[in-house]
Amino acid sequence: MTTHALYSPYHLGNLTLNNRCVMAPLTRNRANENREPVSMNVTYYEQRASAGLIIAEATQICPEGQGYISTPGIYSEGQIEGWKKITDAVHQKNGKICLQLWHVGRISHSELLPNNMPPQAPSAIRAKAKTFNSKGLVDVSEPKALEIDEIKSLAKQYAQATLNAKKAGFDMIEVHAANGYLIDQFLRDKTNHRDDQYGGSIENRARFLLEVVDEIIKVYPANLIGCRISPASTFNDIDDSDPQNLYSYVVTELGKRKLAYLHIIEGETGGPRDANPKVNFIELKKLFKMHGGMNIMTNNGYNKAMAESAIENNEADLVAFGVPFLANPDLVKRLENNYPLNTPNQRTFYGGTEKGYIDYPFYSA
Ligand code: 8OZ
Repeated sequence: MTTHALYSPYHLGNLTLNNRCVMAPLTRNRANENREPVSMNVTYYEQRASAGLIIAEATQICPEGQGYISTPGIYSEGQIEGWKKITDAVHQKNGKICLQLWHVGRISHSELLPNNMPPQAPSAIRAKAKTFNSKGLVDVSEPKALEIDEIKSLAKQYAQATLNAKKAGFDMIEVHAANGYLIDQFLRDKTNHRDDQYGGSIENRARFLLEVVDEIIKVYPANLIGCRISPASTFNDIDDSDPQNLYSYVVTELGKRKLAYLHIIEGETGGPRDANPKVNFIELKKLFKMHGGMNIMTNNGYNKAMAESAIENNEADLVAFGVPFLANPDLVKRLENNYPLNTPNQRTFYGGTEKGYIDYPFYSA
């Protein structure tokens, strides 16, 4: 029997992945009080090194970009050192690992931010959304609209975070432009009410994302950069009146920059795949590649049959699995061999101890 392409090596940029099963970025809230990775984080990622590519959890590019308790950063020396232990452990196991660069924008609480500042956003519109801080689940704070010089400075901070990620030993970086966080808040017209060059038209709303990518490309190869979008998702109180046209422009421009991959969440993040019939994902994927983009990574509720079929039918080059990887460190082997999967425990997803984090068993007959 020949091995299915999903479980066979694949060239992504100038990297060779052991297979096309990607571990999706998963927020787990287990960094220390300095927002540095700790030893249980090393074990967690090392256990999952048989993924073709691990995309490590969303990681703040700066203190102002934090939105939840105990999420890691990539702006201090201690954080870089903490991440280095993780990338070393994954490489030791012959795996590859990418860092997802994150700024939450308005999805934050002042308690989590420097000097209790208000969260940063394109416009001063408070999200009907929750976050978790030291008091548990709380409403997010009222944000303050960013000034133009602050926006320019943030784009440069993404480039600095990329250099930090490189120093920490990551193989690639992914720009988080999904799920209602800062970049997504600029993209969509429900959250972006600006009347300057960063708001109004689709070109203006996409300007921040493209400036971020262009700043990164100045210091890092495009074929090691991915970008994650969620065109149909309303997670974190986000929406757009014309998503197909907005994202057609976005993926065309990302394609022109010859990025390594476009990572698309199909449907509602962690929810129904057919959430918004106004979005045609096949069309968006085609546009990205037609303009020079290299690979399509697909995500949201994929099982073995769906993933194999997506590869066979050329609907994707790579498939990202979230919750299945959380609960199954050896997911690739289990999928390939039809072994049963462990059951994920929702209660230990966000925060806590080693329980429900590094104690999911490997398969044994
Ligand atoms: C769940 C809880 C907190 C953050 C995302 C980074 O949706 C997240 C996230 C998910 O991209």
